[in-house]
Amino acid sequence: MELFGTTRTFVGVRHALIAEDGYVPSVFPGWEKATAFVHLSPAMGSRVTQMTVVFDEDGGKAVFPADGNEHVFYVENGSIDLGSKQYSEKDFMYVPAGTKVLLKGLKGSRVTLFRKEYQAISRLKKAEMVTGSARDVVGEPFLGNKKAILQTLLPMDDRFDLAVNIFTYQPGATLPFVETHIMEHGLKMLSGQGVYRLEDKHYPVKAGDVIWMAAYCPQWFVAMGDEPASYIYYKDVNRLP
Ligand code: UGY
Ligand code: MN
Repeated sequence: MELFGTTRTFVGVRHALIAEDGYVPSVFPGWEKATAFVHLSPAMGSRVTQMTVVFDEDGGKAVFPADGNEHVFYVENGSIDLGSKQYSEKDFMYVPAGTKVLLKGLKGSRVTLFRKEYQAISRLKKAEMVTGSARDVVGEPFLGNKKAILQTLLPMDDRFDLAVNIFTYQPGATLPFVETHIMEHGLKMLSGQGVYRLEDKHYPVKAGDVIWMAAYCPQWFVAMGDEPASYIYYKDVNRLP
């Protein structure tokens, strides 16, 4: 018998897991033929807003006003126009705060985005627009482990107050220890599966799942199954508490 009235989704005070079966769409002013699934937001205690935007088969548009928020977009599939440029699968774009964004998505394209209030430092110039492709970002073994590869998409530069990274684990590879840190994470599983430890609970996770880890949420991961597990995540960095 099919199970009903159940889900892997859990939303707590210091961490959350949002499974794809619980996604609910939102509609925003000025958007056309584009659906937002807002997974994380300040409404749950998170400092970051994380959403998946899916464009209709015949294309659509999503708009973000010029305000105090910076945005990082990652093209999960399809292609996107931003300004006069086109971006395709695995491309990413950092758009600084104070910039209006008009994203045009073609044919069922899907984008993950992180949106966060930018913390400027008065003596530094504002972070500038950065674009690139995860295909071109060389991965580094994490703490020497060649089976856990970390790609750092954004410049390591004091003007940036966030990092967005992609972590790829071979089956059986793990985070080497249970991390507990001041940085917050918003995370999306891009492929594969494994088990995520969040505080003192262990969750089976797979592609499509979104995770929120508040500051100081103890965290650990092991990749499992037949294929590598990969996730993209944000962390807030470079600012004195
Ligand atoms: O960058 C990080 O803190 C990373 N090691 N955390 C994680 O993957 N949960
Ligand atoms: Mn971490």
